[in-house]
Amino acid sequence: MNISESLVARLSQARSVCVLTGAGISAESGVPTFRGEDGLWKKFRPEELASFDAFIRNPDLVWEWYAYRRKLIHDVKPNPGHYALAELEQRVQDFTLVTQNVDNLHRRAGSKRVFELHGNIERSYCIECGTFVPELRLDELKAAPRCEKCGGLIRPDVVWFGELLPAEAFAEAESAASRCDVFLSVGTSAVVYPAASIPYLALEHGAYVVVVNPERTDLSFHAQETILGKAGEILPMLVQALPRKPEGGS
Ligand code: BV8
Ligand code: ZN
Repeated sequence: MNISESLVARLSQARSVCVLTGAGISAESGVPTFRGEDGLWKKFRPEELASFDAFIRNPDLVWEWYAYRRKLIHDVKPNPGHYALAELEQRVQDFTLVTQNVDNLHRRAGSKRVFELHGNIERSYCIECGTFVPELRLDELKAAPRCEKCGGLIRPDVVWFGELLPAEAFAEAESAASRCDVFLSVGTSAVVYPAASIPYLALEHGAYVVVVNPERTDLSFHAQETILGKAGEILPMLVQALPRKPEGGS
């Protein structure tokens, strides 16, 4: 698999780049995707676990699931795909990383300008008084944790189905997609909205849109390129292919 000259040329001249990632970029770290073979939605029903109603109906069950995912995410490491994006951020003047992932692996790989559209599984807060709970000891979790201040139920700081996305992160994503020269859609099936509308905004604004995924996605029909491969292999090659900027040169 090689990187097209047109992509290398556009990326090396790009003043502004925006990247959207999904579960696929964390697959090589050992984090299950949602719709893949061993995907989470194969084993669990989203409406039973990833909605506020489900949480109120059975907070212990929902917390059991999030505690399982937090432990899993805690024990894995970022992979070369995450590190390549952290490197690309250093090489592009205006770089924005937008993720649907709640696994915090982009930040652990050193990415700075990261906007989490669906929250972060490592944060939790009280649904009554809104207090954020710093470190939640989940390993001996018997029941859904309660707020020390008001006794209210604690929930993970993720966006559940039917819930609005964090306004600031979504606004940053929309404006970055609308001004970027190159847009990369990495490891996402792009079926969950409104996150999946972001690449189309970039298309409408004339960006060069590239899909990085072992499979073609809905977006592939509209994108300028689809690179069929794994993010952990393709992204390091992409960064490697970019001409090095002379030290200190902007
Ligand atoms: C909302 C956090 C306002 C929780 C998540 C318009 C049309 C239709 C439906 C809707 C619509 N607007 C709203 C809806 C409803 C709904 C929705 O989109 N439903 C879908 C299922 C049709 N959206 C919402 O509810 C959103 N809120 O709209 O609020 C509102 C309110 C009321 C009524 C109407 C509107 C909130 C959505 C956020 C839900 N929270 N996560 C948690 O994680 O527990 S979504 C969750 O699933 C992820 O965050 C992610 O977004 C999504 C999974 O998608 P991907 O990340 O793409 O993962 P997937 O497994 O699907 O694909 C992985 C890809 O990687 C594959 O293509 C695979 O080939 C590839 N891959 C595999 N290995 C690799 C790889 N790629 C590269 N390298 C590899 N190695
Ligand atoms: Zn509280």
